[in-house]
Amino acid sequence: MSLDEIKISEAIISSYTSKLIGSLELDVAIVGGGPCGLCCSYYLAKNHLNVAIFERKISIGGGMWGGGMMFNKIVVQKDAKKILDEFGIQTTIYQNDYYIADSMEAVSGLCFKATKAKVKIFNLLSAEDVLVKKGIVCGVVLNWTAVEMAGLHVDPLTVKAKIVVDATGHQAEVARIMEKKSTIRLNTPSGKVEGEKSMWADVAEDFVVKNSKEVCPGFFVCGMAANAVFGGPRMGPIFGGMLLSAKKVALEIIKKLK
Ligand code: 48H
Repeated sequence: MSLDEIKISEAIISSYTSKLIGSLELDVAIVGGGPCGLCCSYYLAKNHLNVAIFERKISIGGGMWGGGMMFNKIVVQKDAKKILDEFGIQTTIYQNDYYIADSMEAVSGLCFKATKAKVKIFNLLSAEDVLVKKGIVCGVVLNWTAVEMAGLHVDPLTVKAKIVVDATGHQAEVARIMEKKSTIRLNTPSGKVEGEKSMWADVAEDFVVKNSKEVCPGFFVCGMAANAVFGGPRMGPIFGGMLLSAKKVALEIIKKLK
């Protein structure tokens, strides 16, 4: 059988289009495919919710690939090790509460389980705005990252979602958009994004779990974005808080939607 280039093109265009059309009305839209977005998406999809991740870059994994200063290992605590176990990601004990995982295995393991649970991952797409109606966040406005990078004037497309999750990391990009464009007050002391503080791992790891939550109707933050929104410190290359915050938010969303 000879291969037909047009069939190859048609297969890609039609299957991608049907994945995109199946994502126009979501239960949960997650912006950012870092460790937090990936982990959160898995628990949601495992509970039969229609979930998509929109990731700006070509690769998912965010800041996890680089470990600490490009030493591609990550540290997690005992509680979070249980989450890695659930994903089938190997860990070795370093000392007491410190476990080590390989960042390559960690990212690919999170992604593998998420996609197997039927999370739809769209890379190369950036959230440039949110859909807000009557004080409720109800969708995400998307454009190709290439359009953003080229500075082209191309109008975006929109997906609807019962819940939008900001898992965009340090920049808390979706929350920043809300702050700038929407009249909704965030559930923070100032009503706005408080801004991330300097390193303090111990405090930061508790802070991220505590503050990963709904910040205004229909809109949750998790992972590093939660510390930026609520004014918590950073923690460096320990990823337990990211995973625990992701699972916490997923369970809260499941409870809210069911
Ligand atoms: C689409 C977007 C947009 C957008 C950003 O940075 P991340 O890895 O975030 P988390 O919270 O999953 O994990 C944080 C962790 O990696 C980290 O940085 C830690 C622990 N730091 C501690 C310290 O002290 O430094 O992933 C966020 C993802 C990235 O892949 C971005 O490309 C993506 O979100 N993203 N995607 N539309 N507008 N903004």
